[in-house]
Amino acid sequence: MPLDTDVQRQPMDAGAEAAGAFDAVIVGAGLAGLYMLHRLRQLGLSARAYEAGNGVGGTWHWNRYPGARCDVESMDYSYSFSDELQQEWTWTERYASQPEILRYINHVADRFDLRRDVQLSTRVTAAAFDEATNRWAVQTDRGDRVSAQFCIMATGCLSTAQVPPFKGLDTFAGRWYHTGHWPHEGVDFTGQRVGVIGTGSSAIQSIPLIARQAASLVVFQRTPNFSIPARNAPMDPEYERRLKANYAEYRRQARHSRVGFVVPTNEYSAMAAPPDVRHREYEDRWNRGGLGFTGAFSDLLIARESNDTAAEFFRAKIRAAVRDPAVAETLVPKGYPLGTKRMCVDTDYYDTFNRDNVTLVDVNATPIDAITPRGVRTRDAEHDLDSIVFATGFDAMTGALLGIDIRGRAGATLREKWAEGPRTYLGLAIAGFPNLFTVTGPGSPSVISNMIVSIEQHVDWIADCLAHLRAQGLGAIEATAAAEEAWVTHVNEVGHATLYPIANSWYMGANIPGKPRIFMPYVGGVGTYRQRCDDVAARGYEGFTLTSGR
Ligand code: N01
Repeated sequence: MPLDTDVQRQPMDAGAEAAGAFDAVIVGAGLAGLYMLHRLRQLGLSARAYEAGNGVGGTWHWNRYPGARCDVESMDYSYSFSDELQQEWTWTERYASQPEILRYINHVADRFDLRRDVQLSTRVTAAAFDEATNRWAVQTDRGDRVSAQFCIMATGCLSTAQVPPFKGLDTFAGRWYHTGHWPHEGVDFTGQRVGVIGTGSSAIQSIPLIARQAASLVVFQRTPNFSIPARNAPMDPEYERRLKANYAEYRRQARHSRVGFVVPTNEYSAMAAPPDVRHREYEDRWNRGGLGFTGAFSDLLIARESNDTAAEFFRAKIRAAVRDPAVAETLVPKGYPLGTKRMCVDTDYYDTFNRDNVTLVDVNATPIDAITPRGVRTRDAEHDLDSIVFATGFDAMTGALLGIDIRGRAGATLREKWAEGPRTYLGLAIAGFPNLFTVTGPGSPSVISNMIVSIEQHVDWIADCLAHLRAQGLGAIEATAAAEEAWVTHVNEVGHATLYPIANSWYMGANIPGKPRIFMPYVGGVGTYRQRCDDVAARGYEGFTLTSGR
């Protein structure tokens, strides 16, 4: 796998390095880590952010595959914490491309002078809590040994790329790539025979572009996805002007919405609508494009009968778009409800399968036996390839956290604690791990929401919490086991009241062999969740134990 080898460490602030002691260590310098750093600075706390990549940006630093772009609209998928920033920045398209988002994040890093506290090309490997001092001892792969009162994990939900353990990968004579680890210089597939394994969001974005460049493309599909057209377009200046004139109110609505951006939602069941009305609603949303489709009716993710009407609508669209009926049928998702695996947003995805140079292989019918020196061997054919693209996803939500040796009270490890699945209080804190926070951790809306809205909410909550501790002269905060247990139960109950757990999704850990099957995000709604977190703080950090001393 191509790695980020261009090491560009930045010098540490001399005073801090000498002391090796910070108020807070932040792990990760993506959207979450950078904003956390900004908030800590405002509080007058010293902080060091460690970032494994050789640049800031997290997800947007790593995922540089062809066609990578955000499927939440750019006016929504941007920081709201600074009105000057949101007024001065201009997005060029309805959905921002990866290069544009990365430029934006770099702009933010410069504009708020964040780089001097970010140490790049440095991976945090271990963090251990010292009960005598209420501090974390943090180690990195470059030999740093520092201590911090607070350890804030801004490690991202989809940052641990997974390449399935196919037999023979090391024998492959061509080149291979993972979408989440794409070479910075890009890849030219011109004239090549390319294979793409996987058909999730990353694959669905990259396949149309790879197909246009490559001599031939073979797509290896395990589970077909529901994908809706993006209808991307240049930013409409009038829309931008109107929205910016009213940005504060627009952001307020997003923060209190169900998913972190405003989706016009009909508050009644799909079954309550006559079939022609229902169809028109679906057609309108399909034509508008994007993730707002699931707001068509209130119960699409709750009632199977309602969901089936939307799923059938999608299936008809796929059959109409793909000329070869057998190929169309293979692309039609069956057996799980629409939206219970992350819905995809595409440009020309289904049409790509009408090209002469594109072949679809159903790996359920003909499983991949091995990667060979020549390419991919399935049960009934060998596909000769020059390059293989693994669009096989991530060890989501827990992978990055469990990749670090985190030890809390009495040396207990997070890996042991989460052996049966992640357990948190509010997705923010973990019993037995004082002064450790997880930004958009499991048990919070995170991946079910507009990530940047959830990131800002968590960062603000953590910053306010630290300000409170400082103001009260308190040294440690820790979730109680009882509060954690109650939250885990609640997250489960809410999740299991929906259709989500039916699908074999990465929300459930189902994409990683051996990973516990737990529905990890909180689907109670972004606005409801925010209120809950605010109430916890307002009640003096209910469910936490606060102790004195520094
Ligand atoms: O990963 P995925 P992704 N043999 O896990 C298949 C966000 N995102 O990188 O479904 C064969 O969704 C796997 O099959 P199955 C977004 O939240 C956002 O595409 O497990 N196939 C699946 O088809 C998204 O959901 C954006 O049966 C194997 C694919 O690989 C999340 O990131 C863009 C396999 C993996 O799909 C992850 O998306 C991109 C095996 N052994 C990503 N193992 C935007 O904002 C796995 N697969 C647009």
